[in-house]
Amino acid sequence: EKKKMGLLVMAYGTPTKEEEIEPYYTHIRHGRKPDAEALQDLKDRYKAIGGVSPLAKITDQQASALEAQLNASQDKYEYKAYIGLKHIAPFIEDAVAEMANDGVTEAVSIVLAPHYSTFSVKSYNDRAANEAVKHGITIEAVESWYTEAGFIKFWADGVKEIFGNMSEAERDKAVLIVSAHSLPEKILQNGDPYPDQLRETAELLVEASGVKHYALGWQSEGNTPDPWLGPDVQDLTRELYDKEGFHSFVYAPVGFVADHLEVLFDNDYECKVVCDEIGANYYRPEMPNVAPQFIETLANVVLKKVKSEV
Ligand code: FEC
Repeated sequence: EKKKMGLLVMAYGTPTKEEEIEPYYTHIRHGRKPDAEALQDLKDRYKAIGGVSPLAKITDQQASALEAQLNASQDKYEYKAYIGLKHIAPFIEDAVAEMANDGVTEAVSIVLAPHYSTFSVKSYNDRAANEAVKHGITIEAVESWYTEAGFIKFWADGVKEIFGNMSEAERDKAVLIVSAHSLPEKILQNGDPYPDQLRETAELLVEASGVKHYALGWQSEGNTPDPWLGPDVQDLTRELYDKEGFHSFVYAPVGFVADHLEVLFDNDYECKVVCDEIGANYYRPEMPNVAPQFIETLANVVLKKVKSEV
């Protein structure tokens, strides 16, 4: 009889129908309802990507694939996946309570985002830990996995394919923009590692893909008065075009792992609009989603975490 191991898979979450957009947005805004204009703007963005985001389905698929991969890779534990979302049900707390219901006492958690920040991964992990204490569950939490070889290779393969299909002339005037979700600049006051982790990802990716020109950017910044980490990928695109004459832009939104609003709209629509305006070519490699290489990478990260703590 194998020992049961809870596998808490945490992700951002997305509305699955239009009526859920307002409560979701309100949750993101820490309980403050968005005004009518902001709400309509968000509804319009979901409409532009087909009504709802594919994220909910992809998160489910990633969690099941990860569970299956873990159970196929070892015999000591029977892993059981529980999805816990940040901004919509099933919330992180619901997932932990469900583990308790199922008699799980030991678990490992992973956030489906590669870089650590106090605003992102830490807040997921703190919520899981607070709920776990109530149920006497021990959770070993993966904090980041942005340097994993399989993760870098996944992106490098996609980037190499795009650059490889360009003529030499196009390649000379092509630049890779490596990005993650922006966060308020105030995270820097406490030495948050997030910007350094994105820089390291970019360096590893550039080394693995052999591209000549690259730049770091931030995207999808929130609609708040705070200053956010920049440069924003759209401004960066214009600047690289104006100052350095790049003519092809390859976007690698490595801070995300799935097709969702922040990629399908913020990259594939908004960045594309800028590229169209300046007459440049727009490219974006596929997101990891459930690519077997990506799922194996996540499984290795989990296995390392569980072993090191045993
Ligand atoms: O539905 C979908 O397909 C997209 C889901 C989605 C992902 C995502 C990832 C991250 N966010 C992060 C931080 C912030 C901060 C604010 C913020 C705002 C939004 C809004 C929507 C939204 N986020 Fe998000 N984010 C996704 C969706 N995010 C919708 C609200 C409208 C807007 O501002 O565009 C600002 C909160 C505030 O107003 O105070 C901060 C970070 C990530 C990447 C890490 C992770 O996945 O957890 C960081 C996916």
